[in-house]
Amino acid sequence: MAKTINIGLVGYKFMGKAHSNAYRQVTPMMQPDLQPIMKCLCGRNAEGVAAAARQMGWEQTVTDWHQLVASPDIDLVDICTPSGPSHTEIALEAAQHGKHIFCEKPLAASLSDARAMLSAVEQAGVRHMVNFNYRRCPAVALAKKMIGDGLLGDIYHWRSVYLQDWIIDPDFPLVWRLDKSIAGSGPLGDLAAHSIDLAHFLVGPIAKVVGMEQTFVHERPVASEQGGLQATGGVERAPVTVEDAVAFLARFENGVFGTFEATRFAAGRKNYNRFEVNGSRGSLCWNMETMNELEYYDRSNESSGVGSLAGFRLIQATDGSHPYMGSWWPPAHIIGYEHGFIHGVYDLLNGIGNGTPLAPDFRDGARCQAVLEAVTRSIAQGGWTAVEAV
Ligand code: SOE
Repeated sequence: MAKTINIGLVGYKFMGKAHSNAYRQVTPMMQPDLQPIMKCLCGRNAEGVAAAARQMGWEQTVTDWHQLVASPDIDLVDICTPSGPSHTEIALEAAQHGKHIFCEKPLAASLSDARAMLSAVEQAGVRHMVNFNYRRCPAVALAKKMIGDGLLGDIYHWRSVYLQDWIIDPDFPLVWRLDKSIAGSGPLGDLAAHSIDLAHFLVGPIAKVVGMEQTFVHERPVASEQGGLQATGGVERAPVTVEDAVAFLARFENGVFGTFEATRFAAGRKNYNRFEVNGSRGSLCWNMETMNELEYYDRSNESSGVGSLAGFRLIQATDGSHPYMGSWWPPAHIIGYEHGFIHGVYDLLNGIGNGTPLAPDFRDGARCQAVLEAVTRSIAQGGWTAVEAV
């Protein structure tokens, strides 16, 4: 019988639901070294959290996260609150109580908060991981292996866009993601943070950046109800305090030439998280909207007896030989968004269970934060800005 670990989860809306589903599915489908026990769900609204706990299968609920992180029944605190200051507050106190921590992205609202979180978990000697879920899509994990095996040769370019359109209507309400005091930033921390993490994972650390941002809609109706990416608003309006779009150029430490763009105003693009990597031997291309496919161009096909047979080939990253896919279905019986979370929880539980490294950990989360902060500084001051070392 696998050993167990008691989970306490803070937050029960979009991310809380995705993590709850991951804890439910991971044992039957993937058999991790530690079996998660869904011990306690925390949310401020007693009725809402009780209903979510019944629906998702949590044993208990509390409305005060201080109580959750202090509970002797809890081994791991999972933070699914809005990104920003709440991640830091909860993580610092959870570390003091000796809990392992799994935290949604981006790790914090500022680099200094991210550093404080990193030193708290290191001092407490607890295990820590940030949920950058797209690393765990099999096609992305396969891209990592291909780059590691040298199939792209020397890397020249990283090119990423993360495009959505869910706030393009100027009357869409002012949800927490548009409030700097809660979210920390707009698409920079919400979307580009994912691209930065993928770039660090696949290509290497970013050394310096130069950015620009724009806000298209400056005032919106205040949200009366919100959850996930949906909301209703009233007549009262208030200012938007984050950017609507951001872009930056990046020079990587290894000389790679990088570009990043993130926006919530790209009509028709719903979750268009796409990257392309170009190297001396070929290219790779991935897009979350078709997440099971990896496009691969191999330059060695450019010359053959019958002329060039080169062209982008579409790899269905759903074969049992591909990362994580041994636990799922036959080839091309595709998987979805929620599997990135299930795979993340699987790696987390194995890492804690057998003592192997967790990635991305809080240091990786802080490195991502250092890039976010350098972009913000570059926009405020103008010009290229070095990314601080973490
Ligand atoms: C909304 O923009 C959102 O749900 C982000 O918060 C997530 O991090 C991203 O994966 C999908 O879009």
